[in-house]
Amino acid sequence: KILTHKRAELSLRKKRCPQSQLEASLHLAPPPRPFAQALRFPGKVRIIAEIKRASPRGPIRPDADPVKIARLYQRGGAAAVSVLVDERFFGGKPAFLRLVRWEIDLPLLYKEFVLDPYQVYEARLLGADAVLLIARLLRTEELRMLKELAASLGMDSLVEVHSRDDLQKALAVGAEFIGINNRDLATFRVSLQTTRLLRPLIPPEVVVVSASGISSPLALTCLREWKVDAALIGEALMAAPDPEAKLRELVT
Ligand code: IGP
Repeated sequence: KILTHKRAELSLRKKRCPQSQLEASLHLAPPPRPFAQALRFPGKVRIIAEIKRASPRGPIRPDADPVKIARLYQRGGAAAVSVLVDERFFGGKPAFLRLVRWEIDLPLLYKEFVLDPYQVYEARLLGADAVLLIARLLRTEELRMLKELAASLGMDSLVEVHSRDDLQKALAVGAEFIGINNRDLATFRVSLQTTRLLRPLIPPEVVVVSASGISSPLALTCLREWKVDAALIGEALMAAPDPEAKLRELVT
């Protein structure tokens, strides 16, 4: 369902602003900065804080000002920020990323269902330092092509996996930055066990992120034991009355 919608949305947006125009404007984008390497800190689990106003299950903090949230995240000790740009299911907007890029210094992840080179160019133009590529949604060759395009623009690709099959794809394209999604995109169920099971199958030189359903210091203690470099946290921060205070509870 998300894919059908995303393809339709993309073809509309390409008509309004052709890819050639995006490519021609790339020199105006703020320079890309290292993302994955900013998360490497042996013995610590760094936090990628996500700006997420809603999820497919409903609103979380629908009126949140992305710029204000970004400031709270930076003050609270986040190592990087993930900005949801999907509007239909996550209440985001591409413009949020550009606004946040002006406001804070942390590296930024373009969080979107990336299916097409168009979105990779857009991410860079908005000022993203990394893009999300979801292994399940892409064929191996598409994954490789999008990852290479992102790299050619100076961005890291966070390749998201939820199963052994996904992981095989990620490793086949030489992913050096992998996100284990604890949430099953088909059922929305979350379990940290996904990270526990997949982490040992990833080579040590890869920067590893655990994503979804992380909300307690105890969860972060597990992730540290499992040698995960970073935790990507959205809802637990956005739903907290004071996102900065919640983040401080989790930052190590
Ligand atoms: C954040 P949570 O449970 O902390 O809000 O999860 C993040 O992992 C989640 O937003 C996410 C996501 C995605 C969103 C993971 N993969 C792909 C959109 C698309």
